[in-house]
Amino acid sequence: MTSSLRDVYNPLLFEIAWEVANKVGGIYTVLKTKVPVTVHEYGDRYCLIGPLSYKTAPMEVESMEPPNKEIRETLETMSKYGVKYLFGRWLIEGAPYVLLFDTGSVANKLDEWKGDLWNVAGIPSPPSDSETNEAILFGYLVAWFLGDIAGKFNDPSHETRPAIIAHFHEWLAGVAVPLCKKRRIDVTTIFTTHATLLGRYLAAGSVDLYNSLRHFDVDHEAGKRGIYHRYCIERAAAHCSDVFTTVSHITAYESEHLLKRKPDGVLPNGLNVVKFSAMHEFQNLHALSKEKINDFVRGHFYGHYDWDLEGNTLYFFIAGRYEYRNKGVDMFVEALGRLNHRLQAAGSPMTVVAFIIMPATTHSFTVEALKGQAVTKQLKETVSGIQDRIGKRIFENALRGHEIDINSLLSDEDKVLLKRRVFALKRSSLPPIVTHNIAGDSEDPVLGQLRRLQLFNNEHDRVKVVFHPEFLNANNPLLSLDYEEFVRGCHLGVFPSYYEPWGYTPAECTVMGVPSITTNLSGFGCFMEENIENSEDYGIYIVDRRMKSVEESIQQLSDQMFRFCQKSRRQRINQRNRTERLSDLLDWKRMGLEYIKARQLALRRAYPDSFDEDDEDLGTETQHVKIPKPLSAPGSPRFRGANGHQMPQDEDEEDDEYPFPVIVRRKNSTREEELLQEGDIASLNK
Ligand code: G6P
Ligand code: 1S3
Repeated sequence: MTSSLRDVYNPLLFEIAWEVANKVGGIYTVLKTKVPVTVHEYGDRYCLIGPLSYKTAPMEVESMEPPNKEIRETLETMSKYGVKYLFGRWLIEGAPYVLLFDTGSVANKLDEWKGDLWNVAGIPSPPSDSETNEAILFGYLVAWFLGDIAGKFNDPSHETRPAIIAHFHEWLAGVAVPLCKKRRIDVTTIFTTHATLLGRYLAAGSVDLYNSLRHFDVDHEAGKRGIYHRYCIERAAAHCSDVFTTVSHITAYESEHLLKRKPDGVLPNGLNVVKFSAMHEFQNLHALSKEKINDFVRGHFYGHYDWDLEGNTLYFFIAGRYEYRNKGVDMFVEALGRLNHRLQAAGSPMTVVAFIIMPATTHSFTVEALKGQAVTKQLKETVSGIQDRIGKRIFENALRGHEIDINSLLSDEDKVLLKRRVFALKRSSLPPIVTHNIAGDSEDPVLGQLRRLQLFNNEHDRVKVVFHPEFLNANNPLLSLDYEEFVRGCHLGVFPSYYEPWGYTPAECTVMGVPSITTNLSGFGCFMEENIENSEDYGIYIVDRRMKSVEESIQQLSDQMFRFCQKSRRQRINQRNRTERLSDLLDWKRMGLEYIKARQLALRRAYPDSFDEDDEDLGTETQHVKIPKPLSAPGSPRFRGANGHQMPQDEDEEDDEYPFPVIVRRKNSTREEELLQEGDIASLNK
């Protein structure tokens, strides 16, 4: 790195990740939702770099000539060596520049680069791990690109000499970090890990991860699991970056012990919060989406549909990647079994339909699940035809001044038709607990647990279960809703994760005004605990999985769900209002400030002399104020009821006022921060 001065006030920013314009998991959501605030700050000085997938790129990116001369020239040079790429605008809000590299176009370089990686960084790479091979090709392309670009801007003849920030996410994009360091490329680097490889593996096993963190022999553990080479990439990226960060304090603690570097900061994940102009629009959307779920439920439970869907049914759900233990499905199902017994014992009028939306390998929908929707649809069409015919008959008779004979309104043909339809609704089996034929059904952990707990959708069960082992899609013939619509229609998201560096699922629920259950082992849960005095009042229930035994945690979860079932409709509506008001807390306009701090730190570490003397360091000193309890929240549900039936007391008038005028009061503010503090967040932090 040269010591000459850089323009640190107008730096270029490259953000590099495997999930740029390439939807795999949570990092795609991080990048995509963060783009508007980053573009607001950096404009055309911002470009994301990712891998080129010919299948999805045309839907994600509009190609164009790179407007920047240096980028254009660098890419022209690379293409002379056979590198294929796509440069364009990512078709999302903010429309940032993206550069996607085709790793396949340089596959012939793999062996040479693997050898080099071993020589310069001591990182081994076995031949058969195709994901690592891709990561190496991608890393070398990125390092090549950054090296060339940095050389051009660093040329003394260049009129401006902007500092360059390269921000890498996750180990798959991490290979370029040690390369930047070894090659002394004139950029400042940030590496953000969204989980640790070893942590995820260890958590999925049977170890007590958090109590054993400091005692693991990390190399040995990584080797035992066949991920030593991947672990080396992750660890090298963490150690070679100028600034190392992660997404939550819990993952920072994990990184410190498993990657052996304490992160410089925590960059929590935000969301791009879209506010409706009508304040309670999200409540109307809940009612509309719920009606669609009702339709599915009528079909799925045909023949056994004997409960009150309108007033006394609650929809709970868990969703995400199918990581049985890490995502806490095991705990959810166990607690559902207990909830079932408690609702029965209490003689509760409530029925809970619990959805498990997690993709597994499946062959097809089950015939029984398809049949349910088909027979219900037929019945609906038949009834609507009969309605028309009855309407016509009444109209004709009334027009002629005839008496209306109620008994003759239904024709004999219609009676027969109706009987046939009702006959088709008879079934000898129970409504299925799973909608698809799962490959290896007998080994599936969720099905095994449901069977063990005998959650079979019996008539007497107050908890019904629907395992939908495929992500949702509006074109799905069974549950025809997009994920967002589905979440809006539900009453409670349940995410009792054991390993969850952040956890977007409860965060997404929150901004849609849907209460959720999370844990104090998830980044999101800890964040909420830190920021809200009594989060349950705001519809954020936190299961203690850190200090309690597994048994106690399951009991706590089932208590929380039981308490939720005791709420009246009015209480649920009030709680949804409060939940939705937490959205600003999760908005990138606020969360993005931590990214700004990380970039400032990276610039100061790499180019300390380039800052004006009177320019203060970014203030990290903050006065932390928790969001207080809402005014109308009772301490705990109270009961009444003459017939011995327990009912929670209605809460007071709905509290419409925004409950937290100040979240974090900042003492210092820099130019970069000021730039971002336009709009809502400005008033929040004044
Ligand atoms: C929203 C709608 C109300 C509806 C309520 C149902 O608040 O605006 O019209 O009554 O949802 O709430 P529930 O919790 O029973 O689904
Ligand atoms: C990771 O994805 P995951 O579901 O494998 O990154 C996400 C984005 O930072 C995070 O929300 C999640 O907890 C991590 O686990």
